[in-house]
Amino acid sequence: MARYLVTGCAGFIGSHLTEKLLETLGANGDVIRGLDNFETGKRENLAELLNRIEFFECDLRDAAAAAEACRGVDYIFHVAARPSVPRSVKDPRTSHTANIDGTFNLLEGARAAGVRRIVYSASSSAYGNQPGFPRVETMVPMPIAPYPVQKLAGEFYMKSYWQVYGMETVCLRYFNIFGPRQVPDSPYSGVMAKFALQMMRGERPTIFGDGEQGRDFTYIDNAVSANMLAMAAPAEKVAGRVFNVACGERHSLNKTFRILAELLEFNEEPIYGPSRAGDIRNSLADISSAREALGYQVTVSFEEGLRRTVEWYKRQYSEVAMR
Ligand code: UD2
Repeated sequence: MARYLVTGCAGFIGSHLTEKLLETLGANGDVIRGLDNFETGKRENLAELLNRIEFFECDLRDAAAAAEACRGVDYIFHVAARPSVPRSVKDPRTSHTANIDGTFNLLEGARAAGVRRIVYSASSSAYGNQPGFPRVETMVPMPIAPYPVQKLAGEFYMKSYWQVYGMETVCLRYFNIFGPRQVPDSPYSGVMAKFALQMMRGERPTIFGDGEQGRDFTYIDNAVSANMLAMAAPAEKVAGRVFNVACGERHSLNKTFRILAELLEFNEEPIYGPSRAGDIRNSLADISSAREALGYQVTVSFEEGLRRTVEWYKRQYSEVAMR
């Protein structure tokens, strides 16, 4: 029997991952533990999970609580973070303590508990405005805003704990993950969720800049599968390494807007506003390292992911749409 800890289990990505773990590992008698401080995670994301996991309501900024949550744990998926580039621009200190201190406290707790492997949710924003495309893991990171700096610091800490203490750590650089449960109604929401809800409400979304910026939008199931593969892969292939997790395609915001509008039968044009501070222009991943070392494959395409996401928001927010 092994015990797995998912940090940030009430969040968008963490809750999907916890669900998958229960489906695939729970049956072997393995125990799934989750922690969240509900700063950005939602209690409703745990509704179906709470009675099937060991749950710790805990903030990783609290070193003692982090250590307590690690006790008895063999494997950790470190998903907890205070996400969003613009949120970190507005309030860098709160993001800093959550993302850097929180990650450090978790690593120290994990070291004391003898945790074997940590799979860390890193961010593609670490590449910043590097001139080359597609992004390859060997490129020198050039983070711009505080959030990517913080997520990158976490990566370096992960690598350090592998090199210095022999803890198997694997970093997954996510490229704009989207899908059901992504918070749609915060000023810091990911663009896909935000636009879907705005269109359902009949509001015209605002595109920051000319809309020709591109992202390697990646459906949530791909990120979950990368996590499972990274946890299962032999240490000699993955420990101390960083992998891009994406689809390997670039989609402009204008095009994404049009597909969403078609799926939601929204007939108005977007509003164009000024570019957002700290934003990068383009993002596109080379996913060959993940393919080779993890056996990673894109299981749900961009288009299919959009369809599934729109269906979910329609079901979830149908009352809103009726208003
Ligand atoms: C970054 C990271 C991503 C993840 C995420 C966490 C990159 C490439 N990716 O995503 O890996 O860590 O942060 O939050 O840096 N936009 C609009 N109108 C809106 C909202 C957004 O035009 O109402 C634009 C925004 O200016 C950007 C694009 O949509 O050009 C995507 O924005 P986002 O906030 O969804 O994600 P992004 O790329 O900052």
